[in-house]
Amino acid sequence: MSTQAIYSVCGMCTVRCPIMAEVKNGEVEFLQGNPHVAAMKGSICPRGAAGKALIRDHERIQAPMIREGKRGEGKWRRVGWDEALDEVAERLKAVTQKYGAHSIAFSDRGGPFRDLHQAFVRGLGSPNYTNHDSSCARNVQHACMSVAGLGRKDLVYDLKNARHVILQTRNIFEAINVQEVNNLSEALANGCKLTVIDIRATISASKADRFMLVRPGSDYALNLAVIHELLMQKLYDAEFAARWMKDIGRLEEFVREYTPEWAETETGVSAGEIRRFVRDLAAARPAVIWHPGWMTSRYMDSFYVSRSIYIINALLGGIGTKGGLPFANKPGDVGRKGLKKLVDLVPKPTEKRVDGVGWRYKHFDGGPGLAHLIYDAMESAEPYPLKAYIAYRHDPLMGFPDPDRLLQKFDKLDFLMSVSFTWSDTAWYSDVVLPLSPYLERESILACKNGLKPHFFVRQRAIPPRFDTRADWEILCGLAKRLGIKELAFDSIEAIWNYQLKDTGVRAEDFNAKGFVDLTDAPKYAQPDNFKIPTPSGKIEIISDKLEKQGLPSLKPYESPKRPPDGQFRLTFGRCALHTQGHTVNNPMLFEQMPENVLWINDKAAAGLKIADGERVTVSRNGYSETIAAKVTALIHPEAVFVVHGFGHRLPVESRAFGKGLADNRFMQGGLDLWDPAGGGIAMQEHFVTVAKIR
Ligand SMILES: Nc1nc2c(c(=O)[nH]1)N[C@H]1C(S)=C(S)[C@@H](COP(=O)(O)OP(=O)(O)OC[C@H]3O[C@@H](n4cnc5c(=O)[nH]c(N)nc54)[C@H](O)[C@@H]3O)O[C@H]1N2
Ligand SMILES: Nc1nc2c(c(=O)[nH]1)N[C@H]1C(S)=C(S)[C@@H](COP(=O)(O)OP(=O)(O)OC[C@H]3O[C@@H](n4cnc5c(=O)[nH]c(N)nc54)[C@H](O)[C@@H]3O)O[C@H]1N2
Ligand code: SF4
Ligand SMILES: [Mo]
Repeated sequence: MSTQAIYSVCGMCTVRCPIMAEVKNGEVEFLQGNPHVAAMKGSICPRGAAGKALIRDHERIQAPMIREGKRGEGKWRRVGWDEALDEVAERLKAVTQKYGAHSIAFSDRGGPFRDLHQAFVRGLGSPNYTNHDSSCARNVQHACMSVAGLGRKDLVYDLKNARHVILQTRNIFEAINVQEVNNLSEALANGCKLTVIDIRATISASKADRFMLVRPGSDYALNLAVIHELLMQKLYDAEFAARWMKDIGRLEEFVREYTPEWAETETGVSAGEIRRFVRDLAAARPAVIWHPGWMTSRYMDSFYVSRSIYIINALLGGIGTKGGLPFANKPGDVGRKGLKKLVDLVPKPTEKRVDGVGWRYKHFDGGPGLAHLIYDAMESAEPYPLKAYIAYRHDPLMGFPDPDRLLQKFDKLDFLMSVSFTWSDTAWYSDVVLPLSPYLERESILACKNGLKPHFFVRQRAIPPRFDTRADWEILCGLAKRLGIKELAFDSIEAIWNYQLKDTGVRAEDFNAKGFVDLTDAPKYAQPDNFKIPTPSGKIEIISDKLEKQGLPSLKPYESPKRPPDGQFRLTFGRCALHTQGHTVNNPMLFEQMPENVLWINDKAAAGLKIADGERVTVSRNGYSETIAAKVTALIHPEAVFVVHGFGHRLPVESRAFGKGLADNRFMQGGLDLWDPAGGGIAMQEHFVTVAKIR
C-alpha cells in the first residue's frame, strides 16, 4: 500500500501543533509539522515525535476499567464499553437524584476542543465546568482582562516582526510552542534583541543579548522600576498613552518611589543595567513584546507581575501594534461566520457556580472558574455539596500542590472518574477509568484558531485504535445517549462537523487539502482608528473598577519575598524540552532520553553543604523527604533550588517511570490554600525546602 498523508493535530502537549502523519499499512511511519503551515517549518518538538512511542506503549490504559478494591488500591475489572458507559451513567444519575445535577464537576485541559466538554457538562445540568488553569495561566488571563478587557489569547505575540522580545519567567526554547520558537528564531536571525529574566540560566538565556538573573520572587520590583524609568525619563510612547491609556497620573504617583536603585537591592540587577535596558526598550518601541508569562501560578504577586507587564507593553505602544501584541481576529473581524457552538444546543443551568466565580468573585473569568475552589467544596459542602467529579484529560493529583490533602477532599466524593490516554495518579484513584484513544487514533471536533489570520482546523484520525479505546465524541455522545441528553446524541463525527460548519460557507471536505481552512488571505492588523478595547472606558485601564469593587488594589505596593533560612531554599520548578508535565516520563522514547529530574543547586550554596555535583541529596519539608541527584551549577540564584516538574511517579503500572526523580508537588504541603484572591492562581513557589548531603 502506498503512503498516505493525514493532516492532524499533535496532542503530546497543550499547544496542539498542526501536524502531518505519514501512514502506511495502518502504521504511522513519520510525523512532521504540517507543511502547509509556514511557521511550523515542517518541524515538531521531541515530544511530538514521541507520539509514535505513545501508540506502541503497552503500559497505557488499554480498556475501560471499573474499580474493584479500595480507591487507589489498584484492583481493576476490565470491562467492555457498554458496561463502562452504563456504569458511569448510573453513577451520575444516582448523584443527580440525591444531590442535584449541580453537584457534578468536570475539569479538562482547556484548549480548542473544549466546546464538546462544556456542552456535555451543561447537558448534565451542572454549572461546574472547570479546567487546570488555576495551576497554570489564570493570573495572566485575569491580568489581561483587568488591563485591556480581553482574554490573554485575544492578543497575539507577533514574534516574527518584533525588534525586542523580553522573556520573564518564560523559557520559550524549552517550554515549547513550535511556531513561537520558529518565529522568534527567525526574528533573532533578523536582528531582534532578546532579553531573558530568570532565576537560572536556561537555553533561552543562552540565546539572549541580555540576561538578568533575579532574586526569586522579586520580578515585580524590577518591573515597577522599569515603569518608573519609562515615565520619569519620558521614554514611553506618549502619543499612544494619551490616546489609549487611562490613569497615567495615578501610575506615575505609584511608581515614584520605585527607583532603579531601590530595585537593585531587591532583585540584584544593577540600577545601571535597568536604565540601559529601559533605553533599549524605548529605542525598539513599539515593536516590543514583553511576554506576560505562561506558567504564572508561582507567587502571591504573580498576577500583579503580569499586570505590570501588560502596562509596560502599553507604555511602549505595543498593544494592538504590529511587532508587539496585536489583536487576534475572530471570524467576525474578517467578515466570516464562526463555527456553531455545541454548547448552544443545551440550555445554560441557572444554578450558581460552586467555586463562587461570577457571584462571590465577580472579577474572575466565568468560563472555567477555579478548580482548587471546586475541590474545597467537595469537603466543605459550601455553598452546596459537590459529590461527583470527572477529571477529563487532567491529573490534578500531579498538577496541584499537596496531593495527600487533595485526596482527603476526593474521599468525600460519591463518584470519581478519569478519562485519559495514560495512567495518572488521578486515574489510579478513580472509580471508573475510560481510556481515550491517543490523538493519532482519534478525530476531534472542529476548532477555530483566532489570530492575525484566523482559521478552522481539523484533527483527523491517522490510524485505527490499537487497543479498546475511544475518541472524545464517542465517549461523551455515548454517555449523552444514556443520560437522555438528546441534543448531544450524535452518531458520527461527520454529523458534529456538519453542525459546526452550518452557515460558515465551509464544507467538511474543504479540510482535505491542508487540514485547515483560512478565513482570510493575509494577516490582518487592526488600525489605531478601529482599535476595540473592551474595558468600560474603551482604553487600557491602570485602575480596574472590577478589582477595586472587590476591595482589591489595582496598584499593589511591592512586598519583598521572604528569604529562605540558612540551609533552606525556595523550591522552584519548570519545564524541559523532552517532557510534558507529568505524563511523558513513562513514554518509552522520552524516558530513554531523560529518565529522571535533578536538583539544580547553586555552586556556592552546595559547597557550604559539602554537596558535590552528581551526588544524591535529601530534600525535605515538614517531615516529608525524597532523594535526588544534585546538579551543582553557578547558573542558578543561591536562594533557589530547581527541578523539572512531573517526576516522582509511584504507580506500579508504569514500570519505567516508577520511583524515578522527585515530585515537586509533594513538598507543597498546605499549598492548596495558597492562592491569590486578585489573580486566582495558586502560588506554588512559596515553599522552602531543606537540602542535605546523605550521610
Ligand atoms: N517542552 C515542554 N513545553 C511545554 C510544556 C511542557 O510540559 N514541556 N508545557 C506547556 C505549558 S502547559 C506551559 S504552561 C508552558 C510553560 O511555559 P513557561 O512558563 O515558559 O515554562 P516554565 O519552565 O514553567 O517556566 C519558565 C521559567 O520561569 C523561571 N522562573 C521560576 N521562578 C522565577 C522567578 O521568580 N522569576 C523569574 N523571572 N523566573 C522564574 C524558571 O526557571 C523557568 O525557566 O510550556 C508549554 N510548553
Ligand atoms: N508542582 C507543579 N505543578 C504544576 C506545574 C509545575 O510546573 N509544577 N505545572 C502546571 C501547569 S503549567 C499545568 S498546564 C498543569 C498541567 O496539569 P495537567 O493538565 O493535569 O497535565 P497533563 O500532564 O498535561 O495532562 C493530564 C492528563 O491528561 C492525559 N491525557 C489524555 N488525553 C490526552 C491528550 O490527548 N493529550 C495530552 N497531552 N494528555 C492527555 C495525560 O495522560 C495526563 O494524565 O500542571 C500545573 N501544575
Ligand atoms: S509543542 Fe511539541 S508536543 Fe506540543 S503540540 Fe507541538 S509538537 Fe506536539
Ligand atoms: Mo500550563
